[in-house]
Amino acid sequence: MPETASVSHVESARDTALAELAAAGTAEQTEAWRIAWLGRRGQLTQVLRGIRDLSPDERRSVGAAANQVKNILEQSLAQHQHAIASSKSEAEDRADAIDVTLPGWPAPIGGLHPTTQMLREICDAFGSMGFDVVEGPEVEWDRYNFEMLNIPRGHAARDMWATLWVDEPDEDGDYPMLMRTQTSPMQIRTMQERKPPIRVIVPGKCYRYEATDATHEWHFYQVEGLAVDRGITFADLKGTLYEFARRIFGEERQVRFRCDYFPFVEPGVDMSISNFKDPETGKRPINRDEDWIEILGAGMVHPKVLEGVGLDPQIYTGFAFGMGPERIAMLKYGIEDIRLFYSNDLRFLSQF
Ligand code: FA5
Repeated sequence: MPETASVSHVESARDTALAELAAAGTAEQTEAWRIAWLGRRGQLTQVLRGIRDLSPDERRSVGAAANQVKNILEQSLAQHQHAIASSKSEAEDRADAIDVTLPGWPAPIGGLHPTTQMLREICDAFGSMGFDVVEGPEVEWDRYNFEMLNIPRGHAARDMWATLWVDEPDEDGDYPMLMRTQTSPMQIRTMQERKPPIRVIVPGKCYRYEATDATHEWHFYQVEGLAVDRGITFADLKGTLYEFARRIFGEERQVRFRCDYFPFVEPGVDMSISNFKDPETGKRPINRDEDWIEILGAGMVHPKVLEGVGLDPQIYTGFAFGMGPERIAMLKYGIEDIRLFYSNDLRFLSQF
């Protein structure tokens, strides 16, 4: 197109420009077209610049035509750019489209926590011996956690259970509510609700305000057991716990009872499971320099406890025990540190 032009030149330039734009199939070609026609040195720009050299009449008619063509080209450019951009994203969409015929990624499936598995195993073992499973509150009254278990206020034995108290004092300024330190309060609740013969086990969480180490957590589980009837003896307690140990650990593992003191039983014992070195490998089930690991406390229900719930100790006797399922899982699976259970490390948890 010459630098100065007539209206017909401007119009034929418009037709050429539009034809070239229609042929520009990519964003790059469209940009080259923009520079060639509408850029600072573009053909239409040159015409607009040349208008000033025309006679006033020509200036008016050619100027109007050139401005109209400029508008047309700019609008056509915008439409063309939009069309190219959307056809590009359609192509990209096709490339990104999901191929539903490809095999999918397997979704990771969660498993039961090792404590849950152990609790179920323990409940199954006692269930087959005729025990019912019951549950009770984790926030408990002092009355159930201590007083009715023959541990009155000021009793030295309260020190055995470092307690987390709930900050709700009563009108005397005493703190009657606590996080249960043991599942034993469920002995009282059960004997208040049921009449003998009673055979229950109680799985549940306990809390203690104490430092943690490889065998102690500040929050852990216990499984309480209680049997009350006429004529229950210490031999029944031992027989039940031996049978339990045999089912969980097999015939080979040894069991040790020792005298222990709990104010709500008389006599009281604790029970440990052997952690001896294997004669061939020299390894222990739990890699700790201890031959025995304590898993539970137990004993014959104290006559005062029976009286407190309205049962005549001359007629009824009973045994009770409270065991730590994490310790049992540690012995069974060779877990060296109880803190692994609740540190949420999937490398540990996914092994079970
Ligand atoms: C008691 O809590 C008694 N209530 C048990 C009992 C019940 C005795 C019925 C007599 C009759 P003890 O504090 O020893 O006792 O705990 C019992 C078991 O709970 C322990 O043998 C252990 O296996 C587990 N245990 C206790 N403290 C912790 C802790 N901090 N972390 C993990 N497990 C624990």
